[in-house]
Amino acid sequence: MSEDIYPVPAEWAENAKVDAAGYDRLYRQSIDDSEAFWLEQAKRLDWLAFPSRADESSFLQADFGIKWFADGRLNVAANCLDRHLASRGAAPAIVWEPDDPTDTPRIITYLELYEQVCRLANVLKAQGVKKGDRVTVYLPMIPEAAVALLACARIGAVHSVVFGGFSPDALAGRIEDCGSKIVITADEGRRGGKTVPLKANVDAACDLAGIVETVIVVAATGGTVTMKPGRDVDYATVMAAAPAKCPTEPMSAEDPLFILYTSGSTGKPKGVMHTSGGYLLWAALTHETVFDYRPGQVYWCAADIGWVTGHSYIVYGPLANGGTTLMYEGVPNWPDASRIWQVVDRHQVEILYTAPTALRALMKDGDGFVAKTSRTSLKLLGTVGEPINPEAWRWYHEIVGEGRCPIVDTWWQTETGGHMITPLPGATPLKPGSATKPFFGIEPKLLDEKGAALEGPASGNLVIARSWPGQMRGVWGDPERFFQTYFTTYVGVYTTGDGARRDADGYWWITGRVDDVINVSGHRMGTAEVESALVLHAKVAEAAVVGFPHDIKGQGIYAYVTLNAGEESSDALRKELRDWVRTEIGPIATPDAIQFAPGLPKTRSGKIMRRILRKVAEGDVASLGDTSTLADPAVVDDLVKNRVG
Ligand code: 6R9
Repeated sequence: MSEDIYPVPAEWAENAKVDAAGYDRLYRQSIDDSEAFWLEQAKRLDWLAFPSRADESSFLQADFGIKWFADGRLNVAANCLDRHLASRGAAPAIVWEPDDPTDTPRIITYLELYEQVCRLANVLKAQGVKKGDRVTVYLPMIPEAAVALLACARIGAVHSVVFGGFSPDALAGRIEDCGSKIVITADEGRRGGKTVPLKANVDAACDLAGIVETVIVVAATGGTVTMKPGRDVDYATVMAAAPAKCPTEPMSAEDPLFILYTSGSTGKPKGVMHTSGGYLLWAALTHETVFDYRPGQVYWCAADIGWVTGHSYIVYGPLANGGTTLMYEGVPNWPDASRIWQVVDRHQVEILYTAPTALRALMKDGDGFVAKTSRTSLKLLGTVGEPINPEAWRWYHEIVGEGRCPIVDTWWQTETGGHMITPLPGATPLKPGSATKPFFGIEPKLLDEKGAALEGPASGNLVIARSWPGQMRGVWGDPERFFQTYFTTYVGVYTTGDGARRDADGYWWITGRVDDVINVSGHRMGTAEVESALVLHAKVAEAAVVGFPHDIKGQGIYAYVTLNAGEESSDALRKELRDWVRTEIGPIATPDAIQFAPGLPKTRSGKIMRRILRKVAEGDVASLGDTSTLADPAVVDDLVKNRVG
C-alpha cells in the first residue's frame, strides 16, 4: 500500500474554509463539547422552532434510540429553496446535462425550481397525499427527480426512491414494503444512448404490488406508453393546472424525510430511514466543508439519484447551501471516454465527485480521451463508493487534475447519511487510498473479533462510538431489525460492516466489507439477495454467491449453482440464469461468472464455508486452508477443477 504523502497545496491552506489548525480545533470541540458544537452548527439551517437540545441518542438496548434536535421544527424544502429566493432566485440551482451531447442542457434557477416544487406539491396534495404518506420515485436522472424529492419534503410526505435499473419485481417489493400508494415515474429513461422502459416496469410492478392507486408519468423521452385510465396521470398536464405556490408543512426534526432501500447480509433489502433536521444538517455541513463549497461554483456529483450519494450530494446538501448542482442524465463514457471531461468543460465544473469504478473504466481507455479536453475549471476532485486503489487515485490526481486538485476520498454509507471519514481539502495531507481522518463529531474505533478496542496502528472492525446528526433512525417497518443489525455485534457502538486499518499517523484505510455484502461498481449487493433470486429458478436446487476481485467493477459476482437432480448444466442454462437474475433484481446484480457445482462445501452442521468459495472464485486455490471440517472434503476438488475464469 502506498505511503507517499501529498501535502495540502499552499493556496488551499490559505483560502479554504477549514485549514489544518481549524480542523483540529473544530474536531476537538465536536467531541469534547458536542452539545454546544452541534447547537451552534444547527444555526446553518432555518428553523421554525430552534432546538433546545442536540443529541439525545443511545446505542444501548435499555434506552435505545437515535434522536437529534428533537424539539426543533423546520421544513427541508424551505431550507433548500425558499430561503435562497431573495438572494439567489435567479441563480442556477440545477444545471442539467442530457444523455445525448447534441441535445440542449437545461438550467433551472432557484425561482423556477421553487415553482415546480410547489406545483408538484399541490398535485400530490390533490391526489390525496398527506404528511407521513410514502411516495415511490422511479425516475431517470432528469430535474423532475429533484422536483419530486423536494415536493414530498414540502408537504411532509416520505419519499422512497428506487433506482431506475431495478426490475419490476424489485420495485414491487419496495412499493409493498413501505406501503406507497403513489408512484412518480417517466415514460422512459435514457442512459448511454439506450432507453429504459420505466413506465412499463411500473405497470408490471403495480400488477405485482396491487396497492398503487396513482402513477404520475413524466414525458422524458416522448416514447409511447399505455396510460391506465383512473390510475395514470400525465405530469405536464397536472403541473400546468396546479398553483405555483404551496405552503410548507411544519415538521419535527425527527419526522421521516425519506426511505432508501439498501442491501445487507440477509435476503431482503432494508428500508433505511432518515429524518429531517439531523440529516439535512449533516448533508449541508459535509457538503460545504468537505467540498469547500461556495455558492456560484458549479459542482457535479456524478452519482444516480437512486443511491444515497444522489440524495445527499446531488439534491439536499448542495441545495441547502444555495449551490449549483449539475445533474447528468447519462454515463461517463458515452458516446466515448471523453464525455465526462467534456461535460466538465461545457459547464465549467469546479468540483467533481465520482466513483473509483468509473475512474478505472475511463483509465483503461487511455489518457488520450482526457488530454483532448481542457479541465482547467476543476479545483477539487472527490471519490465515493468503494476503496480507491492508489493507481486510480494517482491517475485522477495527475492526469485528470494535472496535479493541481486535492482528492477527497469520502467514506460513508447509506446508513450514515453523509461523509464520515474524509479529508478536508485545506486541512488534510493526502495518502492515496486512505479516507484519512474522521469528520467533526465522528469517533471511529477499531475492534477485534471479541470486541476489544485496538489502539495505535491496527486493523479490525470499524465501529462508530457515538451518534452523529446524519445517522439513520430506523429500518422502515422493522424497529427491531435496526437494533439487531447494527448494535448487537458489539455493544454500545454502531457497527459499520466495514473493516479498516489505522496507520501510525492515525489515518484510516477502509479495507472493505466484513459481512456478506459485496460492492459491485460502487453498488451494494447482498450475496443473499442474488442467492434468493437464483433458487427461485425451477432448475436450481441451491446457490452460493461470493465476490471476487474485478479490474473495473472492484468486485464481481461469482455464483455457485447446484442444479436439481436430472437437470443438465450448459452454457445456454448459464445465460438463462444470468438473464433470470437480471429480471428478478436488475442488471447490476447479473453474475459475472456462474459455476455449476454438484455440491457446495459445507460443514457437518450444514453451514456453507464461504471462505473456500471466495478463494476458488479468486483463483487462489493454493491457500484454501483447512478443509478437514467439511462434511465432504471431495467437493473442493470438483470446485477447483471446474472453476470459471
Ligand atoms: C456512500 C455509499 C456503503 C459501503 C461502505 C463501504 C463502501 C463507500 C467508500 C467505501 C472505501 C470509500 N464505501 N465509500 N469504501 N472507501 N471512500 O457508497 O453508500 O451504497 O451504502 O455503500 O461502500 O464498504 O460500507 P452505500
